[in-house]
Amino acid sequence: MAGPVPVARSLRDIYPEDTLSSQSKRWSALLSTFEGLHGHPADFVSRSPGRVNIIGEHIDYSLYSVLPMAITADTILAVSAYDDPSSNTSSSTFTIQISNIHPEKYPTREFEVPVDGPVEIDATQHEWSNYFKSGLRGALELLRTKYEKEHKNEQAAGLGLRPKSMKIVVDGAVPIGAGLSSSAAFVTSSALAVMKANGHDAVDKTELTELAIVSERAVGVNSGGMDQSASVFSERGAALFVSFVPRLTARPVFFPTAKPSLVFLVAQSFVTSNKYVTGPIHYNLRVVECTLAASYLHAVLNPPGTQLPADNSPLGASLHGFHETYFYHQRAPEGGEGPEWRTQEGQLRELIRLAKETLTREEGYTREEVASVLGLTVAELEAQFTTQIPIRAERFKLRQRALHVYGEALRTLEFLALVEGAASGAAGENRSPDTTALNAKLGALLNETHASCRDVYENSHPEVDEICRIALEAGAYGSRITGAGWGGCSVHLVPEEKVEAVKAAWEGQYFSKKELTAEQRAEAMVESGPGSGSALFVVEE
Ligand code: NG1
Ligand code: MG
Repeated sequence: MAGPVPVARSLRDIYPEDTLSSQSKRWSALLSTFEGLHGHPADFVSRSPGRVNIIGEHIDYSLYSVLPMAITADTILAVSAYDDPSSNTSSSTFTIQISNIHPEKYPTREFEVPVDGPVEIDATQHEWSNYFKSGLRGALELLRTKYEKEHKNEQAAGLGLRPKSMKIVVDGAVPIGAGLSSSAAFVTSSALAVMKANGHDAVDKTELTELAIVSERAVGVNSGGMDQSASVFSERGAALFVSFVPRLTARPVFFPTAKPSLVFLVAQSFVTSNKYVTGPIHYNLRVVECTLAASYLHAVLNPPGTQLPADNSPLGASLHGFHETYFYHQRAPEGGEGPEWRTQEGQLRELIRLAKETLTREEGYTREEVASVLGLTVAELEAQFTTQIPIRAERFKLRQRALHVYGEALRTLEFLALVEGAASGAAGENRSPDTTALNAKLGALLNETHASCRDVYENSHPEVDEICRIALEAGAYGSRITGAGWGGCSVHLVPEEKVEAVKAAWEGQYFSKKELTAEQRAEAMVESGPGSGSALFVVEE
């Protein structure tokens, strides 16, 4: 699935048939808004979708593989690129003007960017154009690296890259703060637009994803790479298995097509949790706890004098890094080298056992306790783990966080094996006529994930628990919180014939008790098949 971001020739290349007429109206409206504002047509459109995570929650920043899928809702940017007439070779800035089709909510911003300096982003301000800036920042770094390689002579003569100025109009259709990753859709489509504006027609998917992962962290959340990967790499009709080590890879995963058909339903709780505000006690704290758990296990279980490998996780060391080094240093347990020991699944089971045995404090660990095991002073511990990512906590629940991560990594592999086993079986001779048993197993794994998020990782919310309970009662196979959590969004695996019953149950028992705006009503329940990933679309004159 590696290779360049596709260039779409028609909206059919991007959207499913039944959405074409509404999408085509939406695209026309965007392009005419652009022309109305700027007096000339846009050159191109870049698009990236939101995503829903099927399984693999809160493990991407520990570098374990995840299984999300893109949804149809996306962010589209109409763009024109130009050389600023006022800017000659001596001018030290270029201009970005970015507008939104909802100017009352997202007012137009215009800013100058230094030609060879960094893109300043004030992460303390929750400002819509920050997401564009973060894509711009990553894309500029990549453009500069490419320019230095390809233009050695100019570079030697002191002529660096001169980025194009850009006019942009944005239409974001991914619900915001709803766990569907509007942020990754916006950051990746922005970075893609900047690459294209600067002459790169074939933008490498892996490069685009990697730059978006790093640059989205500049907005203030130390996230893993699931969202950006799902947004860029997805192909219509397939979920996506994303791995982060030894390098970023993604491959499509097809669900069995046998009857009864499966539907993924997404339901909003309308409990909003703003990661940018609650990071120090929620998301970012989990990132720190996971890194501390890895360091603690390493200090106790790996040979003295060895180090955790430096990796791409937010703090540069991860539970996956501990996993790798532990089995590298260990011999097989007494009694030989059974096949269990050699598989990922077997290793994860062993890690769960080790975490239970080593991280015994249910009530959590104080700074002093962790520091003494790591052989650090508290000041050194803070400098290493909590300066870069500010957090607020008296105790760190290392046991629970490690157990969730290793358990969830294992469930993700089990889920994948079930789906792929069934898909290949369905194509072959011994196709099973009915996938009910399989669906029940898949559902059970989702339910286990939810229980682990609720009780062990503590990132659920009572109202989301309630939505899951209602869905299961109405016939869903499996129901769980999805995305960062602490409110937000849930995903449900539902047999096709139960979809209406589940929706009606939510309506009667949950949504009718909330005061929702028309916009919220429209977003409350989404039924989306796996959608396609990032694309460019060149506007014909
Ligand atoms: P949401 O909050 O759904 O965008 C976040 C992270 C992901 C992943 C999930 C939890 C960001 C941008 N993304 O997703 O990387 O860690 O939480 O699995 O914060
Ligand atoms: Mg996000």
